[in-house]
Amino acid sequence: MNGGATAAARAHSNIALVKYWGKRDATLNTPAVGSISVTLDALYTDTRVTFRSDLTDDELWLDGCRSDATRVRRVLDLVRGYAASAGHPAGGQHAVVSSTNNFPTGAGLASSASGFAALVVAATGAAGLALPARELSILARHGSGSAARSIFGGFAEMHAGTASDGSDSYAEELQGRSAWPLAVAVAITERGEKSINSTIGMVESAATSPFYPAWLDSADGDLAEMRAAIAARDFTRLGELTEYNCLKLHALMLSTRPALIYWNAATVAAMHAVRELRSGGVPAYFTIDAGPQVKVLCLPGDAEVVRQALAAVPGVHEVRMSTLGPGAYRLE
Ligand code: 2P0
Repeated sequence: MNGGATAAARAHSNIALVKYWGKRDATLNTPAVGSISVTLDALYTDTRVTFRSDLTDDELWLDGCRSDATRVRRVLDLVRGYAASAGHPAGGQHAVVSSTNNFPTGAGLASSASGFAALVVAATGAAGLALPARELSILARHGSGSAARSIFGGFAEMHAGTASDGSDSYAEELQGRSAWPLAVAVAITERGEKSINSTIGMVESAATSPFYPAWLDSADGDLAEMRAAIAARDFTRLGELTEYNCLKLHALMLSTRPALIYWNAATVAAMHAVRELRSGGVPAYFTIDAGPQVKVLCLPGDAEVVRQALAAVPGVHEVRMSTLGPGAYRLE
């Protein structure tokens, strides 16, 4: 039989306001610090997983191209473990995973976050499992740390945890997306894949940057302040802390040997454009991940003026506007 158990899911990308960088345990993929993110409506991954009895290995198709399935296999192995315990045939079968992004892959737009969250929801669905969101988040973490957050919509917090088996290292929703509507502009300054992936970059930062201990020591303070800003819906506090935490991360990256320089000229120009918007009375705040794209948080009423300001920056190819998005869900 070829047509096996199948399911499809959609998960949205997220951007961290307080960022994850560094691992506590590389095998379990537990983070060294907690993080807080917003899920983005406009950027998502659709994934179909089909378990089949005739396959001799897992297959990954990413935007129509056959791709390396190593990280996907790690998550599928865990799902197969659950399925075998539940007596589902998927427990002993390989899978075809077919995934499409509606945005450039691997360019610092968190495709691994939406990708692994969609994979987990589709794979557990295909295997007939109905796991609690916390378990889905832990499974997604094994694929990519930031993916644990994309299981949830709105504002999500990932806990670093302390347990040696990773059981308390998961994300949960802090506040739903309708509780505090915000807008996010994503300025795309480069469409190609970034040069150093995050997994390798964060290991190098931990091993070589003299700033890494300070990064670890200051994380809990930033997380507490961000939780308070979100609870109080204090946009100025949220925005200032987001920029501060982002620039602290990039100071860590720049002080890594060899240096992790993710910015290009347009990235820097966009940062200045955001500061000029603020000087002109528009509350807008940037954040940047392990890539050259600039994400700008603003209030919904300022979205158009922010879009225009970013579109006018030399080197910005495209500005994608987003509101906050939902958690990962089954498409069928
Ligand atoms: C974040 N980033 O919190 C931070 C900010 C990039 C900069 O999480 O090794 O792809 O797969 O767990 O999740 C990117 O790291 O790393 C990331 P792995 P991941 O969004």
